[in-house]
Amino acid sequence: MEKKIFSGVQPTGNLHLGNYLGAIKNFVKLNNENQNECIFCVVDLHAITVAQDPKKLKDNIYETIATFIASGIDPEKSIIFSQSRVSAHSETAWILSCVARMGWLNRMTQFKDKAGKDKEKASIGLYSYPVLMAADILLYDTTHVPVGDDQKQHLELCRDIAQKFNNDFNVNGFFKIPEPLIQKNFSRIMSLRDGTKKMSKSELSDLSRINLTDDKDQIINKIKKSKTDTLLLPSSNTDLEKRPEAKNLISIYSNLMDVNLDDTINKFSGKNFSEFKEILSQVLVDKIIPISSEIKKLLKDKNYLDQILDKGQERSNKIASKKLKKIQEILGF
Ligand code: AQP
Repeated sequence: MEKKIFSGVQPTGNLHLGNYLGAIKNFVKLNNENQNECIFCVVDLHAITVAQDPKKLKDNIYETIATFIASGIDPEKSIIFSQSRVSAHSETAWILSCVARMGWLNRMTQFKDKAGKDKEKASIGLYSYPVLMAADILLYDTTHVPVGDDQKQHLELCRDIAQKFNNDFNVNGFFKIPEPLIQKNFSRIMSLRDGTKKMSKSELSDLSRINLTDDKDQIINKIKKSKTDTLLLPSSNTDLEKRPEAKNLISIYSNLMDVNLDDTINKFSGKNFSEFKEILSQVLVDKIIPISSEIKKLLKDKNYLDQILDKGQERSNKIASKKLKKIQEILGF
């Protein structure tokens, strides 16, 4: 079956190993499967749900596009574009926000995490972000959405919104009900400083994450300084449950090497962390440095990146504006 794939990444800087292993690596795999139609979006409208410096935002949009291409997404085969350039996203988000229910949004845990204690001061955009995400996905008749485990709840909301619209307006099947594509294992990469918190762009400590633009020395240093416990590496999966930092490093290794967790546990069982960290650093350097060098090279060629953005805008706008027109007809506009 042909899959229609849509996913997005926020241009909020510091793209990291979690974004790569949780999402972008999967994008590349899907891009390489012939029968798929893939659309990858730089979700800049999502980025402004928290304050952004306009100059940095522009640089981060280029960096995200460069990261997609450097990781292996082919811009000829897949559509790569920036969300703010296709106005159907904002228009559809408004329409869907009249379909989504407050009670549904009130359950979103990411808003609670991101808004923190002072919810009153959070932007309305941060609260309604999952509705915009639903618009992004539904405009393209998406069948599958590759995301990290942290986005699972937002995708369930998107399915609920699609279903309610189809029911409310008696247009069964108009919005396709998308399936999440979440990797079964190692779907959430955790901070290198705290194995209970996800690796994140906005975490203040740069030591908490491997950035996709880090150089060899930075990668080695971050792995050396990553938090671990004082025990030896575990001999079984059950031992890992109480050792979040060990679990995270072993998961990162397994994900990078495309091997299962048990094989990695067997391979390193009883070894000490310094030995394991050296091997992990080497694997990371081998995988990340080619991407990091390519990102830096692409960022020197803004003309090329502008061409990708222009072409992506044209291709995505064609699909999205057609769907929006049908939505408007259904609503009676
Ligand atoms: N730690 C992670 N492990 C696995 N997947 C992750 N993703 C993000 N962090 C991890 C996945 O990466 C894709 C793009 O994420 P995003 O940029 O749209 O937003 P995010 O999830 O909010 O990313 P961050 O790093 O956590 O940013 P901040 O700090 O700004 O909140 C998504 O598919 C996401 O699941």
